[in-house]
Amino acid sequence: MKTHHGPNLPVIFLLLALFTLLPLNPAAGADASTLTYLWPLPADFDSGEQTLSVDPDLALVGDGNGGKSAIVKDAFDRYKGIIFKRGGSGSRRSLALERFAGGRKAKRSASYDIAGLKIVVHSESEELALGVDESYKLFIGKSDGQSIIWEATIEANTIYGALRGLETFSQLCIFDYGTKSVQIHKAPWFIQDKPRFDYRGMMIDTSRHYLPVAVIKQIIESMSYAKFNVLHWHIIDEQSFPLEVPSYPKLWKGSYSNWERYTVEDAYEIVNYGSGLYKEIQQVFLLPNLVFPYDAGINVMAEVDVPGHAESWGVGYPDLWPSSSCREPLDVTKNFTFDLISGMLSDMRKIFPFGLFHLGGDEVNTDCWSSTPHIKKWLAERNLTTKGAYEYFVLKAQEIAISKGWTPVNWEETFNAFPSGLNPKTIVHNWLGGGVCPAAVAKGFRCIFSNQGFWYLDHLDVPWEDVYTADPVEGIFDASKQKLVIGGEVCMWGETADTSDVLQTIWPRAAAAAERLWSKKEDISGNITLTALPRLHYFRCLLNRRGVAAAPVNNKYARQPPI
Ligand code: CP6
Repeated sequence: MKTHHGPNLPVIFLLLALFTLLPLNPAAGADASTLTYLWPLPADFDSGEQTLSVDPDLALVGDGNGGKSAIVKDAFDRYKGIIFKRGGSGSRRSLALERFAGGRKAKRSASYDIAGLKIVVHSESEELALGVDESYKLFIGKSDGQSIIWEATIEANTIYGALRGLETFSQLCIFDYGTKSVQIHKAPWFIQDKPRFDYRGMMIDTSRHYLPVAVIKQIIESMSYAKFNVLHWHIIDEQSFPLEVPSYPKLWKGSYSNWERYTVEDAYEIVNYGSGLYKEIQQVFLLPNLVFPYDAGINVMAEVDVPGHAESWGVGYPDLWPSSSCREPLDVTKNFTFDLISGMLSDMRKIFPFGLFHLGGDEVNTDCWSSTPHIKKWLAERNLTTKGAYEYFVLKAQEIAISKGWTPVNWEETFNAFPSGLNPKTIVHNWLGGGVCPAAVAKGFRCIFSNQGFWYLDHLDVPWEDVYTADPVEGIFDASKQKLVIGGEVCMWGETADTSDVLQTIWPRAAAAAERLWSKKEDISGNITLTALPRLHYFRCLLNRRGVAAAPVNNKYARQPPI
């Protein structure tokens, strides 16, 4: 790193000390040569034995859309901040220190193995739809055998592949205290990576406890570190209605307080933090002050859970309740109910550009329908059972969502109650322990896996091993049917977690699901105590280093469960 003008005794002593200490450092034991500290594990990779230094003034060398895209440039700058946060020799801070220590005019004496990162992106399209190509190749090596110059290149078809590649690159960059510089170990690297599943989701619930926008943004940021790509926002439920709906301005009277609300602008900010569509949205709504160009390649899927879980709607519009004493599910008999849902979804369509929209449909207790006189009468006139009315409601809500250009997602009870009634476009969302996906894909529906025994993060007694070994295609043996399982989602229900502990309840166990959703099944089976646990410990520390309050892995539980 430095130009030496003679024997440098301190450096020699330091090296001797390091060699003596090496066997004591667990990360430098036998594992270090065999384990790759990447999370999630890439689909294919090969590495060598050399250590390279990385220039703190690392340059972005763009090619194709990698040279044009503002999203790629922003992401590169962001990752540079992450990689060099500790400062290296040559960073502004260490130059100042050198000046201070040496009393001489410091000059850049360092020369680094990796001076630039080339990012090649083939496609001009920046659309972030479900199934967008997220594959990438990461090469850190010498382009030809003769060359003495190292190069680092990310090559991807889309900018979203490039973002995933940048995350992997950042995980290879390790701060070295001896040289105070960033190094890449085990070069050369040849990585070819792509996700196993298109849909890799995390759900948050802002109805049971309000989560400030800043916390949701931190969740989005942390999701990108584990290559999640969908934030499922369970915005509203029976306890509170925190969202502003311009067409029905009394709805958010059902919020907990004036502060515990999301304005339309707040919702944009969240969506744009995930997927950077801020430019289009600004044009639609002419909101010049809204610039939050983050873009983590994460789509936000909103949920409006009907007809159950909707009691809070009636605080502003009591006509939605069957009666003032029996308040759930929403009144199925009134045109007003469906006019309101339609107006609400029209407003939301402008905020949530993602192609999927979640309509809930879970845990519908129809007692209020059968006990309220005007609803009882309505059912009798139509010769409908309460189950028939439930189907009628769900299908009407699906039609509204489809008419606005969305693909509907519904919790599995809708499929369990009327498997042949659902619109064929429906994506069935599993949560019950029985596991609905085998039955749903047998009927030709697409499915999302969230089995509560494994992927409900509010279940604090589920250890990381159970999260890790649950597989979305369990029980499905036909390859063409397995393809209908678009992925899975961890659910962070909000009854027992709020701003004070939501991130440490999510992490590190969500990371176990993230690897299940990204990496090849055969690569993450076997003795997971040897192949996954050390890397999970490492990834949890990486989250901490990046400011994310991930809990320790070896606690078994994120927090102690209630007794
Ligand atoms: N809220 C809503 C919930 C749950 C569901 N839907 C839930 C049910 C059981 C458990 C955890 C969460 N709190 N709207 C089920 C999809 Cl154990």
